[in-house]
Amino acid sequence: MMMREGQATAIHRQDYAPPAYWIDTVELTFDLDPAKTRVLNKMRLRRNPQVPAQALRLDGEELNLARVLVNGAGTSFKMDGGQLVLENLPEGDEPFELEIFTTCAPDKNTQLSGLYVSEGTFFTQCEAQGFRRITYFLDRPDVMATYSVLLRADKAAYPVLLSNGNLVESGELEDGRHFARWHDPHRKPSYLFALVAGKLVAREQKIKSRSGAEHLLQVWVRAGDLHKTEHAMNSLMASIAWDEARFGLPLDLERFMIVATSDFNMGAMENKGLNIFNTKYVLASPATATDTDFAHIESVVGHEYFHNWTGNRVTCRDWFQLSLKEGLTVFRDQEFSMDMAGSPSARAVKRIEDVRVLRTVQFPEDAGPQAHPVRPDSYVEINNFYTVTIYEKGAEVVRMQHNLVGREGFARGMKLYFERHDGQAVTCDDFAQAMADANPDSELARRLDQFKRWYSQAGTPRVRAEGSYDAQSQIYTLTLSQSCAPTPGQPDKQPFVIPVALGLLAPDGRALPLQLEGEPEAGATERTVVLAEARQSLRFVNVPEPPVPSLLRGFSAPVLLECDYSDEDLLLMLAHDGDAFNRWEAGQRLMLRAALRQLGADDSKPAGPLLPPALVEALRAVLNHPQLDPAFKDLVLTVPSETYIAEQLDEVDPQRIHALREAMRLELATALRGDWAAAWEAHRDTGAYRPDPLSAGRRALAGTALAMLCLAACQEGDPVWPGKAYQRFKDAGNMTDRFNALSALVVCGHELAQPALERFHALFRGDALVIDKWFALQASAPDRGGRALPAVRQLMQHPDFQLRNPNRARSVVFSYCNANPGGFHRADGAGYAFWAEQVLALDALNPQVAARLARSLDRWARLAEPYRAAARAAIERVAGHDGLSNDVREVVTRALG
Ligand code: 0A1
Ligand code: ZN
Repeated sequence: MMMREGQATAIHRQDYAPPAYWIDTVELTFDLDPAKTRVLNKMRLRRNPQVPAQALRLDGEELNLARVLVNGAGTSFKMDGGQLVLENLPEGDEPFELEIFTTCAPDKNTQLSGLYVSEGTFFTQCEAQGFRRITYFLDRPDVMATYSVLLRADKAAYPVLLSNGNLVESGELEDGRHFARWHDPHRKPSYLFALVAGKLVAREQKIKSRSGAEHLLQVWVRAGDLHKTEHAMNSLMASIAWDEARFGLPLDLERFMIVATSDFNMGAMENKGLNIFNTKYVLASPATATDTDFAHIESVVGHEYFHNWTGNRVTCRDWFQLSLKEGLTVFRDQEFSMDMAGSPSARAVKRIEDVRVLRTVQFPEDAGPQAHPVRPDSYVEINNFYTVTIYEKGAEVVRMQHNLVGREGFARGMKLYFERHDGQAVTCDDFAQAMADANPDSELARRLDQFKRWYSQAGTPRVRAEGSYDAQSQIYTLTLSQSCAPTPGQPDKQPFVIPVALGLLAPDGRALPLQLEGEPEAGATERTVVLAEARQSLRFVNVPEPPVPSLLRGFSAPVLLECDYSDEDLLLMLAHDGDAFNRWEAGQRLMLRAALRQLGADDSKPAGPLLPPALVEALRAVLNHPQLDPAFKDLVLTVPSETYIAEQLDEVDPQRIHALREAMRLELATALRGDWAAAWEAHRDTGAYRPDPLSAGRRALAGTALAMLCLAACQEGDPVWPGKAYQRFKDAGNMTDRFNALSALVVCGHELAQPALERFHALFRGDALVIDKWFALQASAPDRGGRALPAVRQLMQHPDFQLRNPNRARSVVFSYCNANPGGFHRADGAGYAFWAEQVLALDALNPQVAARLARSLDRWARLAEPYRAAARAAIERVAGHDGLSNDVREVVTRALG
């Protein structure tokens, strides 16, 4: 059993106090051994003159302390709640030297925080508070020091020794050991420290930046994986070029390294000069990775690289400011992916995909028991606050600032931010202030205090729009109002500053020039208005016909928009809106409306078709459209997810929603059968594999077409399309096409699915990332009368399954609990009982991963009976368990409210 510290209490943002000591330099010496690694930590410290004299309290966790020396001599110390407390330190402002000698056991570290071993290689993960599991330290982001690191290890077992910064020396030692000495010239907080030691090989690339400086780029992987690193390296080079071109931010290191590990709690980590990545976001070849994998690699490599400025050069004062680096860096990686995608249509596709994530994951978070502001006020376990609110909503908050000051203004704001804060640990307020100060005439500067409510108030605002047209005066009045539901601890909300990008469409779909009352002449056909009051009216003049308002274009603010559109209005937007986002949105609204209509009906069996004929025809027109981008078509023809439908309801019957969505998909499959067949034929061949958005979009549409055709065929017992899918599965020249074909067979439940799955496993046995896909596909496969859960239990008996590897746990357990609503929400509660069992099993190994799984039942209180009672019982079972980690305890306590 793992050791648990006592029950942790909440930490509050308002309690922030600067550290009592500064650490200027750190010299670390590691004698690496999986069972017992020795760590000598020699620091130069000094008292912070701004803080009253007090004891030095160093954080530590699961360390064995051997010795403490102050200026070379032994000293007294005491332990207090895991902290090492030194009271008899030299008086005065002079720096002093502190030496701490500890040992730790990396091979017992299943939490993957601190120093751990994965497949025989040492890795570290220090964000947020892993450094204290390596040595005693002031483990907080506002303490920034210069690090020198000496690594010593057996040379045969650990031929490669890496740490942050530059390699200054390396050589042989006695007994087959060797050493490497690294020095990082940049001051950094402890959470950015990293070391790697093991058998690895690197793809290398030398580049020259604009200033003429030379840099060495390396991507380190296990020997057999080198051929899968080309895309990651290309993505890294593109990221470096992009940050320099778009923001004038150069690479500030001689050497930049990425290392891949198959045991990692998250996606990747931005350690200074030594990024450590989950293999999932590094390794790709056409034969083993899908288009989605390629796109994720580009964006995660970009994300970690962009942190070098937004996170590392300027870091967070405390963890409440996490979104300062994460929201901004997600915004930057989203912009990078859009700029890389190129065409306006490919940009829109990326925007729609990002908004889909926001709405299906972040909106529920913001409406549930774990809702918290982008800058939280308190937490128990910081690792639980790496949330979609901090990341994705945080990025939307940055995007709104971008929209309010414009592209150039935003670049000016970034410049000022770095001029003011380079080398500092700062707050979200500092960022917004720099943006506003660099753009004094902007709406952001005018309303800065009010704008900052986006950082302090949780919850998704609801915007209501009502229009009225007066034919006589040719005036169109648009009234916008806003409200925001209470969230935990925040019963009342003040109005937000909401940028609303809008246009008006004439009944024939033309975009009307916009002229507000009082303006001398008509302007452009799109503009952004700012809703800052609870209710505001806009009067558009010279409007010749009753218009359809196209609101919140490009999803200009993270809000729920309500507008009483008629079906005809939405069909008009779907056919003609000049804003691709709203064109897609119109289709989604129509499908959602059809779903809600049926869910509101007493009878669960629909009398007629679920999708109105006019909608089917409109979707057909999109599918057959000669100009539209295939990726965009694919998004339009995707029925809103079950989670998104559920979010619209006060009481959720997940089985009913599941059955309804499946029925809608089947209708779409059958009604458009000929069109799907044509789409398949037109898009099935994409030539030699390239992961660019255009060819990826063609493959995506072909994949959906094949899935739809199999769905319709299986329903009717027609063997032709499943046969074609099997053929495609066998012959495919890349993983995207192969996996789409396999998935089509599994989803429609055809008997060819089983031989295909077996063949797939045999083909890719030993390739962990591909086997993860194999597991995930089966764990999320349709329930078919209660078969999903037994299938999942059986998968967990498979020799390739192991709970302690986070990717594998995610591929089976998380896929079932989070991506298989029809299989998970069982009336007998067995899905929830399984969830409780797995949360507890995982918690004994890895609390961070367990706490993420614990979030699957966040929205239990909205479930209809019998689901609600069963879910509550399962959460209570977890909550009542002895020895729960703080991570899981915090999640289930909040869930039970
Ligand atoms: N900062 C990383 C994500 C990350 C966060 C926490 C971790 O361990 C608790 C690991 C990685 C990023 O944003 O990419
Ligand atoms: Zn990040």
